[in-house]
Amino acid sequence: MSERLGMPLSRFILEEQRKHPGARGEFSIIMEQLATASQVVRGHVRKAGLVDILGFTGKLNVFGERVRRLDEFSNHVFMEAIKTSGRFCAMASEEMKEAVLISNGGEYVITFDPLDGSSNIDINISIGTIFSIFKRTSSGEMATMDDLLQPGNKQIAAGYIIYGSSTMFVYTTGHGVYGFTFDPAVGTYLLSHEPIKIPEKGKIYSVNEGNYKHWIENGIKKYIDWLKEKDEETKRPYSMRYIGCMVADIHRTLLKGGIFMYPADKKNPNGKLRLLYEANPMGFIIEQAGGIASTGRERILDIVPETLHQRVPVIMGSPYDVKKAIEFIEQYS
Ligand code: AHM
Ligand code: MG
Repeated sequence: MSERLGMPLSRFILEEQRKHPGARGEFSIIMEQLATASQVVRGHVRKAGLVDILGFTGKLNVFGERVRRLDEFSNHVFMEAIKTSGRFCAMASEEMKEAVLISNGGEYVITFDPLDGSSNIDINISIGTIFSIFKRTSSGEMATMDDLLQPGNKQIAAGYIIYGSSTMFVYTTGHGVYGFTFDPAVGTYLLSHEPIKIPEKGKIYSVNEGNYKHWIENGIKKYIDWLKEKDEETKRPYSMRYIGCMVADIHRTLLKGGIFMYPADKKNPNGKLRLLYEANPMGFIIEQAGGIASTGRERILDIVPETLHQRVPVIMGSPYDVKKAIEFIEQYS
């Protein structure tokens, strides 16, 4: 067992910084702020059934969905933390129509989903936060939209927080994926998973199969049919698990292996998940853990975003499983 297990997140970040030349102290400030914000959100998520924070605000978010109060609260807490760090000159959130660009000398850019899987809030099932961090590329006084519209392969860090039976903070800076579990007795995140490696092949698939008839890619249908057939060598049929919260479904996929998908369907011709807030950060984490993140036709991290809230089809997970899905797509399209 590694002697680093149990190390507080703040010390871990400092140690990692020393190991990787070029890394700067600024980064620990950023991660500390995000970790602290997540602890505030965690406190509210824990009380979600008790306090009057549930229910709809009646407003619509940019996708025309009704926004729940805990989403707004989480967005506010993370925005405050991001601004307080003084390191970000551009920020975009799934819950905000417009990006925030400021001239504060900050060298970094962040996109985030403050509360992913929010339909799970009032039924006491896992929800999460996702973030993606880039270096600023423009040089004028004010940040620009191009700073935010960088492809995922330019991410310098990405992570998620899962508010589950315990709260975990999982992140990568491009040197592997590390997981920290919140210890309420100590009031901080402690290293519990290092480094996370996704199994080469899994035996679970995760997709909203209710959309089967509406999927646009015939190959996806054929692949799912194939997963249900009996075959000892490839350990089929696979089991199906779907929580409906990408953070939770990806978290399981990272640890247990298998495949997670949100393919294009007639209602969502580009898939449902957002490139900047969901597909890119999770894709970076999956790749850093040794997995593959694809749309079925191209690597997610190579897509150059055109708009802030753009959606993409998502297929990610164990290398064997994602390659197989892509084979089916190629064969049946
Ligand atoms: P949200 O960010 O508005 O909560 O929506 C994103 C969520 C993902 O967490 C999850 O993978 C997906 O939507 C589930 O969608 P569906 O209910 O269509 O299966
Ligand atoms: Mg969301």
